[in-house]
Amino acid sequence: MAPHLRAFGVEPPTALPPEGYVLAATPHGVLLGGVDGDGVYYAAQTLRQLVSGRWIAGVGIVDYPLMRLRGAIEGFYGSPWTHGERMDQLAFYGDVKMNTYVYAPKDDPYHREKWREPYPPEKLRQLGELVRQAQDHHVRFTFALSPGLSICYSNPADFDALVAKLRALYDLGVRSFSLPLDDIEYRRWNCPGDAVRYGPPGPGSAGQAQVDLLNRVQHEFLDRKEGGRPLQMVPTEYSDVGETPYKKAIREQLDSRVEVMWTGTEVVPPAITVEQAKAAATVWGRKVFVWDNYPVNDFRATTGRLLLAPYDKREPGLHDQLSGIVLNPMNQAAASKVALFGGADFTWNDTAYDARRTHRAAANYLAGADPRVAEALLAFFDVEHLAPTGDGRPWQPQAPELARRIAEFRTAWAGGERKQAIDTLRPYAELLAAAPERIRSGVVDKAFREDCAPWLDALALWGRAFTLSLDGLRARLDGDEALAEQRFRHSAKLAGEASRIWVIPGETRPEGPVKVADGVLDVFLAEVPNLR
Ligand code: LTM
Repeated sequence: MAPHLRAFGVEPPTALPPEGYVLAATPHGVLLGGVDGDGVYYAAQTLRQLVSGRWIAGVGIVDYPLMRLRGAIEGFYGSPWTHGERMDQLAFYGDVKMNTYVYAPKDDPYHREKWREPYPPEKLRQLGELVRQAQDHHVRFTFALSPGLSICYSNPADFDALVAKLRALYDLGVRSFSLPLDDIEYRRWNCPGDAVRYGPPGPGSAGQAQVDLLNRVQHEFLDRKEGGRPLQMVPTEYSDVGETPYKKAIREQLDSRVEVMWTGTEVVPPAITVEQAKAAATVWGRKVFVWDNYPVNDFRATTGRLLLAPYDKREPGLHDQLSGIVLNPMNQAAASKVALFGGADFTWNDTAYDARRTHRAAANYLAGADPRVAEALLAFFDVEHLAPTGDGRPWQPQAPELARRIAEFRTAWAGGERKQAIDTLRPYAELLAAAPERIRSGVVDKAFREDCAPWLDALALWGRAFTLSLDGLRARLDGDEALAEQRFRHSAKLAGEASRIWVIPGETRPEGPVKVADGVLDVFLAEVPNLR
């Protein structure tokens, strides 16, 4: 490969990490080279992105990922993704160079409650199809089984049932497995035999029992299977870095190859820093694998929310301290692509990550590069920007662009430049009113339009309410108070209708009225009739 590269004006690298590639193109030809099959695939993905709709005079690229594991974990509560959604996600991961999908839907009964029971034949057939789709897109399908609600660690029959379940997936082509032990009770045993083997229940003895299970699966199943990758696990203590008897047992005795997941210093962390990741690596005795609870919307503080802010507040340099990151997405699979797009970008090269740039790139991707649709999408992302922590603190603000424009309006209004204040803000109100229709007619991904339907319906109403309010103000400035009052009443009526639009029943957990620029647009519209 090397001599050819020079002919293309690219200095050949001495060594590239796994999945690395080179791409060189001149008017005389194109050369793609990869360290491995994944690298060649990624070279082709980059070429596709570069040439779509454009002419390129020449290009030379040497590229490789900084994080080993990059992707998504379907690990939320509530309605699991459909088969079609999963197929689409896997293709998308290939497009954006993610290499990992962890199948861990909390509400697939065969993943958790009925973990001992084999999948029914139709479900198994679908899983096989997903495994092939993942292979076709260079994604590792990682099958997760969560036995912690009922497992008896000391019972050989339970170990056999667990391995039989994993083996059925191995036979479908799965080579990557996870045993999540999150969200279980570890202060009591599920059977008397565990007290006999491990002593009184408690975090320390639970840690010991889990280590025994995990090591056996690694040694007696994965190590004996051709192509088996290191086991992954989610500890019961997954969201802190404090030293405990539970963590000590795992750090000291768990096979060092087993990937330990960690959500940050909170279940839904407002940030993840390099220092925190270092502390996690120390307490778990290995670099940890981040289960990032963004943009998941299965907890109370996310009621009525789509989380469309960019992936953000993860510190550059994390690649040195982590084995990888997977994002836990929303029940709305297609809408999750906005955040996943950023996660893919960050995990490939966290040192050059720019959240705003990635957000624009995600909009362009969904808009099929139509600038008017991308503009509408960015305005939509802005009014669905709030991301709360588990206890409801916003770690990404609501509608920052709209809030900035409203702040400018207030300054101009207070400064006496009233007509100008209205004229400057009105085009943005028009954009918000028009965005739903532009998105519906311009975004090719039907699933994205369906996921967002209630929020688009609500935005259309809020946008019209916004323009009517500004028109009312304008009428007031022109001395037509009767018309102003009429506009304000109409605006309030539409805002009322918008606030009653509900999420799609059964799709999201929890359910409630959809939120659009809440705390920003509603506050402003309530204030406008009093402006004089
Ligand atoms: O985060 C983990 C490890 N477990 C659960 C997830 O299944 C859930 O989706 C998120 C967000 O509610 N919180 C959890 O604790």
